[in-house]
Amino acid sequence: MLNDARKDDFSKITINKDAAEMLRVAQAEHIETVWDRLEGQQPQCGYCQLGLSCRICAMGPCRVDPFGEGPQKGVCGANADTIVARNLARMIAAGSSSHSDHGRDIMEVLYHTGNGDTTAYQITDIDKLNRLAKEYGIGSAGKEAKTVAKELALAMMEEYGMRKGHLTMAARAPKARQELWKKLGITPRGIDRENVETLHRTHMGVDNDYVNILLHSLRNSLSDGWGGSMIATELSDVLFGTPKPIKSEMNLGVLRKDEVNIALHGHNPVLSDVIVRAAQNPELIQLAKSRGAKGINLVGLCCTGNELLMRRGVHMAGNHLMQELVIMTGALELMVVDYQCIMPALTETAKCFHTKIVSTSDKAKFPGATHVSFDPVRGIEIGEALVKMGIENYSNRNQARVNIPVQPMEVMAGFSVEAIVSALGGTPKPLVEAIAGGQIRGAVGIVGCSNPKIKQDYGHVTLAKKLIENDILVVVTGCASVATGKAGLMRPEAASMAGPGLKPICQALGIPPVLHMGSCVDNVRILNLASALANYLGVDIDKLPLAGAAPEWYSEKALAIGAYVVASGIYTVLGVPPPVFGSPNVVNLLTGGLDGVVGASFAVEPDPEKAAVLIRRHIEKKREGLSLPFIKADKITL
Ligand code: BF8
Ligand code: SF4
Repeated sequence: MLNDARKDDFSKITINKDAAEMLRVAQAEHIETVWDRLEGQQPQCGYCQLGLSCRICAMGPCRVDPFGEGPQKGVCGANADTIVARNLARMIAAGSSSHSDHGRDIMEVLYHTGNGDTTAYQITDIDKLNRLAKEYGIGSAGKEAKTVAKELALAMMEEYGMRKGHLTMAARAPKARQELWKKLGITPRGIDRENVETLHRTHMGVDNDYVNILLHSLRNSLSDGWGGSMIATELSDVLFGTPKPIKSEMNLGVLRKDEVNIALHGHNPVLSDVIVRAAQNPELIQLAKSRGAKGINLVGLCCTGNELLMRRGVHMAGNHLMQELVIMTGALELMVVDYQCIMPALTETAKCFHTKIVSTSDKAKFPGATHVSFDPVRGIEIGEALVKMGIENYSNRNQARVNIPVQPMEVMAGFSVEAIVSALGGTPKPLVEAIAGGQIRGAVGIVGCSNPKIKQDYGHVTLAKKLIENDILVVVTGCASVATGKAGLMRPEAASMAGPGLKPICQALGIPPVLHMGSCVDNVRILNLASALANYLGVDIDKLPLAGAAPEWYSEKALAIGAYVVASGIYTVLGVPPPVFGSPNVVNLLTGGLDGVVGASFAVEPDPEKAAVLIRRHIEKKREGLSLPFIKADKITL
């Protein structure tokens, strides 16, 4: 349990009332949480924090002494630079693989839908399907949508393992960027190829040059950003619809005391989308009523939640660190999980309540959970069976233990690139003009996770507030979006918190100053928006007044995103230090050297107020480069 210093003062752990109240429950009932386990791990290994430990082969494990007194080389002779670069490259490959394998699953569902193997899914956005088909050189004239879908899925499958050429959608980047990638030899090729090549290069005795390893790592991340993740997002739009502005609610207040509550957690919308439809089945609603509930209430968690919120308006219970706490409301009948960011601890937490945990992906089993293997061909049948399981568990709820601690916060989400451009009247011109005129200084993507090492949501919310006050438009994805949504920054009324330039623009358009662009794979929407702006202006992305930030990241996926964002020309500030500080050479490359290579680099700044200053300075520098009116850095009011 939390130590005495933290006990009863949950404001040190979270900025949210719902989390604080659930932490109080955990404390009172001796239920372990992620924060307890973090405390139990202290002190964490200093070698690992610096990236200086290696367990790649059985001559090791090895470590390099950061103080220069102990060994400076592993048994094989690898030095700090090689070891740190290899470790980082493997993290980026794991993150890229996670997103891209998610993309593969969506692509296979598109194939099955096109092939007529399943009736659970339809082609919802036919225009997007046809646009994508054209991009891939597939004609759609006179063809049924299903035929086009099947041909497109097959062409995309080919790209995963392709041995020659480059990814089709990398051609969306500005010409200058594509030329730069070519010159550097990092144009992304097949997604599986780049990931496998990273594992090969980082085997003992292959690539020992830290610069060469990290250049390939950028290429690997680009295969995710302009490949696997982009396929995941685009095909999810084709199947489930391209998001449009939509109202919804966030925080634990979205649970209902008198309804069957089912949480959908993970990342892939394929199963959760059929569950949304199953929950609307009148027979199942009737069944819930016959069990004494008023209805069936679906809520989202993490990125599955973001997918459903963006397209269906499904209410969002919380981000990453809320997954255990939602169970402690005592009001959750069922948590259906797919994959990624699902804590193995959940099954233990659930034992303290009546909540059932159901795993659904054969790639992600959880000891202690019920496993229902999801097969998209039987999508509807499985979706209905799961909803029924939730309903049957309602009678096991102890209403006396139910504690739904807050009222929900309203949010407006659904800002795909298409929705943003449509809100602007069908062209990026008004946004470009507002940036050129200085009403909007620039735009920043705040992305990534929650990490128990950082006060929950403090980094995201503080940074977002500081940026909008400074007339910087904020776009968000993943857990950052849930943090800012819970804090009220996704209500159109939050425009009043923006600076004098951004505020009237948001008010005129009726949009919030923080725009929810989706789940973590949907960071590619930010790439597409940046490309659209750069192409409109006829410049490369690195010339634009843009930045990225991941103030509370924890996941390898966040590192992959950071790498492809930087490799695409966008400066990115990390709030949690990555394990690279054991090699000054690697640090110098990532935080400065890359500027001369890809026109952008990383910074590490745990304090979100200082991160805001770094970002504002960067944006003014880029404005100056484009000869846009600028305010000197010393006049910045933060
Ligand atoms: O993909 S932001 S904690 S939930 S990794 Fe995970 Fe991080 Fe949340 Fe979504 Ni993304
Ligand atoms: Fe040690 Fe080299 Fe093996 Fe790594 S690869 S564990 S540094 S011997």
